[in-house]
Amino acid sequence: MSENPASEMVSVAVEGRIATLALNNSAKRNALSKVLLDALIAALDSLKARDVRVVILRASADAKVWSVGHDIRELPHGHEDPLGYADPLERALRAIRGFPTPVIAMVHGTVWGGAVDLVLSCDMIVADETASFATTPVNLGLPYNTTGLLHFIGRLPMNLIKEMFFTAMPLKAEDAARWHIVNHLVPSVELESFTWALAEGIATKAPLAVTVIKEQLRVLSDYQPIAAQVFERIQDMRRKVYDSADFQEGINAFLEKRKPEFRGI
Ligand code: LCV
Repeated sequence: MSENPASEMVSVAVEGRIATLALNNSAKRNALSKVLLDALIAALDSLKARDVRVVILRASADAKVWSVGHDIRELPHGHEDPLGYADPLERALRAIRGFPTPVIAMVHGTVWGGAVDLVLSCDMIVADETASFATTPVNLGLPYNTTGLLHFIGRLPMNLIKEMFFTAMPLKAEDAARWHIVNHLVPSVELESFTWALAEGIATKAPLAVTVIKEQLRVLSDYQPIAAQVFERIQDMRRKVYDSADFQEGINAFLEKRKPEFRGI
């Protein structure tokens, strides 16, 4: 199965005041490449000019994997922050978090790495029993970014965040529901109808009030003050990690389809 052209990477459908964006590159398991993410951001931008009250973000119906996360082939091979402010994934996260209407992630299939951040950046998550969520930077030796970690803090218990990041083990759907990571866990046969009904309910509400409440909640949760010197110390620690031989090994092991041997250097 060959990769889809850029124009087909993200499909857009608008029905009434509800838009559905579908990640549409199953051949590459919806790897969050620059091309796919630019298409996602462009799709969101195009919706701003329309009377859309809710967006549903999904993978195409045939996808067993919702998304494998960041396209590892596009990660910088050291000497550059792999999750810098201008990184396509970071731009897409900001586009969703700053989008004027609620974005509901509808999850059928497994979610990996930065795609977990993408799903968590949506305003609500409806998943079915096939869903799982794996945060994977330690599989690559990648120093996750501070903004990204903030998306988990205040949302999940710290001990769960640590277990997810330190083990990289997929969190099963029922555990994601137990920890309230997902708003609703429904049988896969009901996933579309349930998500659609949730969206329809929101679409009847006052859009100006919904938009301002979403933006207030974003700024209250995203803008946590941090001392400049502390931030610089963390950035210096992260630089040592993304400049490390281990990070290189993590990427090479993935590309060579073998297990990595991390030596702590
Ligand atoms: C590019 C891929 C990928 C991929 N990139 O199918 O959060 S962080 O910090 O870690 C951040 C940096 C991040 O998000 O990193 C990515 C983390 N993602 C993962 O670790 C998931 C890696 N993928 C897998 O474990 C498997 O692909 C799963 C189990 C998800 C699905 O397995 P399945 O057997 O269904 P394949 O592995 O055969 O993958 C199908 C094609 O997609 C590519 C993979 O290289 C293969 O391409 P080729 O047919 O050209 O070999 N692919 C998979 N993941 N993250 N490309």
